[in-house]
Amino acid sequence: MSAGRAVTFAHANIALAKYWGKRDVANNVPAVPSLSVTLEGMRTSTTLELDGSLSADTFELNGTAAPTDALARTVTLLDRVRREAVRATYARVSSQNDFPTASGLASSASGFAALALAAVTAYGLDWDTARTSDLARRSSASAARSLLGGFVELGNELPSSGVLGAKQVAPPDQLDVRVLVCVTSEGQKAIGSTDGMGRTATKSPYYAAWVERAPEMFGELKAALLAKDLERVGELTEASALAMHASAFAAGVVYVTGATLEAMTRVRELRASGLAAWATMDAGPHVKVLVSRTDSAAVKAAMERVPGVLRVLEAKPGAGAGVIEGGK
Ligand code: 2P0
Repeated sequence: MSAGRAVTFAHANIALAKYWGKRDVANNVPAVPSLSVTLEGMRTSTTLELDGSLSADTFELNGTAAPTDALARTVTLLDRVRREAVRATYARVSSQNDFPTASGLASSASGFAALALAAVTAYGLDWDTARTSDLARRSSASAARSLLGGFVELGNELPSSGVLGAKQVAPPDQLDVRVLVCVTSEGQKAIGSTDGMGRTATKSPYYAAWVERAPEMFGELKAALLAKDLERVGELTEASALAMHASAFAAGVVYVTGATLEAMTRVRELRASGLAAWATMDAGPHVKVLVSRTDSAAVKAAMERVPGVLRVLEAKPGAGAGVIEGGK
């Protein structure tokens, strides 16, 4: 029996070993494996109700009707679930992000993770986390990782089962770290990730080198994480981001700004002065700093003084997605 209604949550995640590029565009299979940390406190909450009186799905985001492209991506996910559940009823979806929308943290990861879990629950599918994560991956690959807590990996090959979900590598307390999100601009329109990856794959002379090297960096980072070697995790985190951005840069896909470079430079200076801090950047101009818990306050204070850094949010490793209402 279907619950018919579900309330779920999921948190944002930051990739330490980056995903950039697609092996299989139609099935949204990444070209390289990735490893992320799920962040506590940066949360999307989603309510999904089946309603037999609806003639189409509806999607409200932060209290207003979602943009057309976000609605279309939501409908695509719901259509997949309806086919599996053999149930045609449309749904009313409402999502809220509790982190500032202009925080520079992409909400698509937590958003699609919370949506996938809500849809599976409300349509009454008895799926495990791997299958729900696979569903989220098909909408946005980084979302697959937000189903799980702590340190999480996502592979780059579709198994014969057809299910490629993310897996937890280590619990949240594996490393005593914080992530400082250094916001460098408000609402700047960057090149979307999917578009940026596509342009990098077709235009960058360095894309092949990225695809060859990234799996090695992923493997080295995973080993360092399992060994609780923060120094090595940090080095590889920064190296992965620089390699990803170098490959994109050569295709004219430029996410960094002057403020990004100022912030990255400051992180290097802080590290040279003995603080445990490493920078990483995603498909936008903001800088996220992986920092040891003990150095977090000092690094945060320093980053707040960097010209072009508007504010700094602090997050710690957190839990995976969960069902608040509607589960078994
Ligand atoms: C990541 N990013 O590993 C990388 C690093 C951004 C830079 O995953 O095309 O929104 O929807 O699968 O997941 C952002 O890309 O891309 C992303 P699609 P997604 O976190």
